[in-house]
Amino acid sequence: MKKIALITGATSGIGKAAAERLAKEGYNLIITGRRQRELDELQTSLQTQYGVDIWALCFDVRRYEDVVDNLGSLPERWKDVDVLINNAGLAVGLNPIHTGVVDDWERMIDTNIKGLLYVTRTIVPRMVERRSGHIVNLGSIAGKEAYLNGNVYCATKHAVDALSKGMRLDLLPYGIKVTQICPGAVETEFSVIRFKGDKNRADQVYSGFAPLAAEDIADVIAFAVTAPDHVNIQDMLIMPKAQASGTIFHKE
Ligand code: NDP
Ligand code: 8X3
Repeated sequence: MKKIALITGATSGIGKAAAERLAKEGYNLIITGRRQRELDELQTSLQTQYGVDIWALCFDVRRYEDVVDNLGSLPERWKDVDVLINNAGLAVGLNPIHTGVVDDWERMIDTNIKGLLYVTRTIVPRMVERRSGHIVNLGSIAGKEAYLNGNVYCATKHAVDALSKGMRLDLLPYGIKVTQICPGAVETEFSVIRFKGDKNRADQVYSGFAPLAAEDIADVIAFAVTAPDHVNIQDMLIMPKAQASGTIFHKE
């Protein structure tokens, strides 16, 4: 029987690349995000290309009731998720703390911490019942160090780091693996969203060096989730060759 992976934030970037990679590995997928059209296109393309089953759910991870309603609406044969990939997340703004925009802070905290918790709380009880499952959390280099003006985004990713460790401890008796994947700079929609649509500013982030592609991270996710059952990749930090820390780059 094919395994089931649920990927939050599959409409673009790392989540979309992970969906493509895991479909290629033969997983049936539950893909989620807020953009129905992107979900529909991905569903059709993966089903056609790889012959796997795809279930698409359009909801906002920040709304607990919507998370519960949508995941609760899954037909019985989709309810036992083998791999949960908590990927949906974002940075908004890059301001020093004293000029931070409170609404930006709320969006990051609500998505990156609370959204991840809501989805986890809804999916994991059945993993516990089955004494089997794998959670993959998208952390970041920003969860390993703080960088200038990154304050709240870095705090949310430090929270993901702590939650990954906490989940691993709590779920150990139930045979559930927890992996944290921490990328450096990956060229996706991430910076366009951080800079609120300013494409030029976003492009500058990735100029003068070769950033990671979403597919590079998808490969790492696939490596972690297809490891033998007794092997858990706990934590991986993946950087472009030209990046030494959150903000130190060697640019040509
Ligand atoms: P993208 O902006 O390309 O993708 C983000 C995904 O998250 C989209 O599919 C988006 O879907 C989804 N999402 C955002 N907010 C919500 C929400 N409220 N409810 C549901 N889905 C949501 O960025 P990346 O692929 O780069 O980011 C993926 C993860 O990787 C994030 O957690 C990010 O913090 C992390 N990361 C990214 C790095 C980078 O350099 N790019 C580096 C390190 C970590 P939709 O808009 O349809 O809702
Ligand atoms: C995204 C990468 O360096 O902008 O988490 O924090 S960074």
